[in-house]
Amino acid sequence: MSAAPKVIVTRRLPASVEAALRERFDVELSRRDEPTNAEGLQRVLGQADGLLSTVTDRLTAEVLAAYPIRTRIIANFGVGYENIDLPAAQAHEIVVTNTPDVLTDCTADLAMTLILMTMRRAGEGERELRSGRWLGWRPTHLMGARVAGKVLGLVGMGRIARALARRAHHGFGMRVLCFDPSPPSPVELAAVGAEPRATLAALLAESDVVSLHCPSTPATRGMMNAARLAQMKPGAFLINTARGDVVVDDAVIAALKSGHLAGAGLDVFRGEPNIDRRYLGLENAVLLPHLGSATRETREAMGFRAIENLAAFFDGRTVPDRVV
Ligand code: 8YV
Repeated sequence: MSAAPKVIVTRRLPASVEAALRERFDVELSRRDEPTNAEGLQRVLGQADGLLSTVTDRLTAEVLAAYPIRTRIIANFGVGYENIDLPAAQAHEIVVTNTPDVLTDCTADLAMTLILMTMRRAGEGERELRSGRWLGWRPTHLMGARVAGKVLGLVGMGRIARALARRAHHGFGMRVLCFDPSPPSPVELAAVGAEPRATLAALLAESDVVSLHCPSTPATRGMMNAARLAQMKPGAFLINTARGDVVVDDAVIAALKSGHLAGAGLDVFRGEPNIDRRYLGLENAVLLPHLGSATRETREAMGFRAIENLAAFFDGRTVPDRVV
């Protein structure tokens, strides 16, 4: 029998996932649990047959130009994979995989959490209470916006957006619109209670809450700029559980300050974890530290999904979640 493939893991993973990796591979686990810099990643690419990476590993074309490269598969832990330069991976004949499906429900739950927290001013309320500023119940205290009956506009209509549509429409009585250049079938849309709109501008103009569910690509980076925000209804809410660079921070901050946006619920940021500090002073922003998929069940399932991709590759089977 040939030796087990060498797999290097860049971050700490749930214990059950690390145990399964130890059983299956000659594995080097992360002890420091810190992002690996370009030099560290190049070392790993020279030593590992398989790399289990995360969103914090920037596998750019320069990093992937390392020589010699031993790595034949990068199993990214996450559904998003914009941290990896796919053409460069392809040029070096490295297979790239992601972990879709298993994080859909939990990420949709977190988007719904942000909608509720933002519209109902839950962050403001918690800060007030914890700081001893609560004066007691009164009819005009921290009045937010009613959720039921409002229009939710989904930008991108993939798995997570559809799961959010189902929750928002069937659970919270919202009317749901969506815009996606390649929309799901009318049957799929009807099942989750969503109506398509032909353009992003039309969606933005009609929505009380806009929630972003597109990947970070050259086409979507900076998409929610000042002009797009101006197309939103005055007093609307913006929710981002996708990627921070889909919005232009200057524009979002200006709109939150002017009140054109009544609130924003943000789980993802450009340059995480060094976010634009101006957000910290804005009472009408709910800010979470990239928690979309952060449940024990989902993080375990993501780990096992990455293991299955690695195992299939090294066994010579069809790799289930191959991106390239
Ligand atoms: C992960 C995510 O926490 O899957 C994604 O794309 O944003 C999150 O679920 C993160 O990417 C882990 O690498």
